[in-house]
Amino acid sequence: SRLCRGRDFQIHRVLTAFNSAVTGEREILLERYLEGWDELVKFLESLGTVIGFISQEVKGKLGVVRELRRGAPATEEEEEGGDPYRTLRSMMAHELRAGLVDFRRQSLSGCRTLLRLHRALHWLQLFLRAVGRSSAGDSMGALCSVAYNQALAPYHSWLLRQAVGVALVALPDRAEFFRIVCGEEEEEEEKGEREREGRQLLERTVLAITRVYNITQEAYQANGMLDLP
Ligand code: 1PW
Repeated sequence: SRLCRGRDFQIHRVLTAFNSAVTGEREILLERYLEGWDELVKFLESLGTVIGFISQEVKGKLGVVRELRRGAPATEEEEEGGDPYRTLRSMMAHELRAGLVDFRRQSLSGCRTLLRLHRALHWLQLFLRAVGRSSAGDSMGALCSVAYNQALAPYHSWLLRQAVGVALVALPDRAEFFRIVCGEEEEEEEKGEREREGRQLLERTVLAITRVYNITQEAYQANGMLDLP
């Protein structure tokens, strides 16, 4: 039922994780980044079972990065900084040095895996921004597919695009979305207040995601890694 679905998801956790993912030196802390995604996965799961394959895929990618993190002992030159997977830039430097990044064919690197998450984050960023600016009656599926076509579809095969298209038809309506984002309202008169609060929180979350997205994009660009297979 609606009461059970999405009860776990707390948008303020997304906000906190992505805000604290950025350091004063504009580094991205991978631990925080992955935590932000953990919470976004709960959000995806609260949207229904049809998009289950989407959250499964994201969980898989999060698992790959965490696995690489666990398995990577710091080399001597990295010793001082400790964990080579502490930040996005240290991961990039480490994997380049270790020859783990293949620019021509698919390889199992944190860089190519996180790039997929990064592109998906763009989708979420555009979608959540559109939800925040939407008005009553707007179709969430339509907003979501506009964002998908802009951010992620260019990287997907025709077959996958069809599957995503089908999944988006089953998205909950706008009222349900705001319930998921803002929590249940007990009293009818609290509804307007809840939506205002929800919009504000959504707006701040989108800003936090955008900042992380932009810094990540710069790092991939600087390393010529935006097209990693
Ligand atoms: C409802 C809100 C939508 C925002 C969701 C953001 C998550 C998007 C994930 C889409 C995944 C679709 C299925 C998997 C596709 C993979 O082939 C693809 N992965 C991604 C994340 O695009 C590419 O990964 P690969 O095959 O190169 O390892």
